[in-house]
Amino acid sequence: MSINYTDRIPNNVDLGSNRTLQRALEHWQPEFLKWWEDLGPKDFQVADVYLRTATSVDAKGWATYGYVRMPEYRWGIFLNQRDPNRRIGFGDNYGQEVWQQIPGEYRAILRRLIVTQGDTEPASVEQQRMLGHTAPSPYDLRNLFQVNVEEGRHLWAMVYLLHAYFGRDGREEAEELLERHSGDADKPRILGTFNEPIRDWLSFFMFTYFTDRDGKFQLKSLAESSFDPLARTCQFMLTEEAHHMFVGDTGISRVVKRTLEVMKELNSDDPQAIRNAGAIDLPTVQKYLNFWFTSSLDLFGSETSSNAASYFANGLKGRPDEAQYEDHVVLDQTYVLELPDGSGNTKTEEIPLRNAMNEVTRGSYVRDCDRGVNRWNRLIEKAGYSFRLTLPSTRFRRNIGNWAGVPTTPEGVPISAEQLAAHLNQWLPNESDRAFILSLMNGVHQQGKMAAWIAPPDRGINNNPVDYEYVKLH
Ligand code: BYC
Repeated sequence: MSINYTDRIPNNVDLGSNRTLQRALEHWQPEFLKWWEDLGPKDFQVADVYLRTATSVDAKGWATYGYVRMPEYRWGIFLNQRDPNRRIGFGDNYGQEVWQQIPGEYRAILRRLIVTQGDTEPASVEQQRMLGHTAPSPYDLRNLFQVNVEEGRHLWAMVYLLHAYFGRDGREEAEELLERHSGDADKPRILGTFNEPIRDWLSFFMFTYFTDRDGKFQLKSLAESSFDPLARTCQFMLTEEAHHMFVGDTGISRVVKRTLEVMKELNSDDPQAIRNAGAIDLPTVQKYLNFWFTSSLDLFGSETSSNAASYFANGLKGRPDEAQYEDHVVLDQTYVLELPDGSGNTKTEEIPLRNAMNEVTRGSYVRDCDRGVNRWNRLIEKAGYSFRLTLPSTRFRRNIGNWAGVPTTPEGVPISAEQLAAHLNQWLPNESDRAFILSLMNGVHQQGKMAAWIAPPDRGINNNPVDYEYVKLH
């Protein structure tokens, strides 16, 4: 299915035949471009960046590469092809026809879900806007911008749904998506993680590994939705999302690889000696991992959620890869949670499985996160060191859900508030860790060069060499 590039807004939804919708989106477009200019990547707007752009949604055409100036990127509206036989895959309406329009009773909650999803996309661009200056290489600079333009497109995807299916309310929500800003004291972004500053590239890699992976799981849940246009939109977004997680995964691998080289050269695993040699010691990598993993765990919502139960019952939001389960209605099953008992111990509670859907999805997410950690650990093991990176417990440093504000060790053992305060310096990046990481962030923009704290990638983009001219600065 090809994309119509002759329209002002590239699309495969036949926008030209719906003049009202087209006009509404054309009205929003300059506001989006103004937002991109004000809060998108700072200072690289006239650079020619080697970017991929979707030209069709089938397997071959969705990634066409070429030099583009970011403000001229063809942000558009692309949905996966419609499957006329698609049926509702879970919940009370299991097996019925999927919806092409929204049933009136679900308008408000579906709008809320789409707005929450949409809000994260521009938020991440805002969080990352200063990183171009400190990119460790032109290859990384290009990857940052690729992620940024695609998050911009994911915003377009949600705004299309708001405009096309929610009338005036949807148009107002679309405007507000450009009015809330990451970290803004008065109008912050909706979800916690998207208000955290990203000032350095170690955080950027952790964010693209852990937080974009929440995106993967949330999009997979929405890709199951009975509201077919939402499902098809998210299915296509997932193809783009894979590269974002690749950036995080390989970014952290390269940091670890470089650190191991330095450890070998020095014949030492002393963190201070490694820092003096300009690399990032593994305990510091662990602290950044602790921070971003735990923040991303909160993005799945509470362990017990009546919201999640009704999303599932109504068919609005399923479980990622719903087809893997045998029972798609889930009326009688239960789930056992381990919760804090309020006096420093834990208790178990059995709840209906529908109310535990956030926890089910969080569990799948944690297992997926673990794969990368195992890969990084294999590098460390092969180099002959005993240090291992680990995912902290899902109880650690939570701000949402039953474990919110409950002090625990990274292993999840409840401790006193005093004990937590005494150890936080060891478990999370402290001021001097952050200052050290920032001290390494000197941008490397010359073709063929790479910062000393990170190893080069194994290969370049689209079969080009690593030292290809990925960004032409003017
Ligand atoms: N921060 O029943 P509960 C991505 C709120 S990332 C602040 O526990 P529910 C991307 C919740 O809204 C994927 N507030 O939660 C990645 C509710 O508020 P109200 C983004 C939070 O509703 C990188 C209250 O707590 N997509 O795409 O079951 C770069 C209690 O709610 C947080 C989505 O999130 C938090 N962390 O589930 C770019 C999908 N967590 O109603 C992009 C859409 C919960 O009491 N969203 N709350 O005011 C959803 O499915 C759900 O809203 C959530 C929460 C999973 C987020």
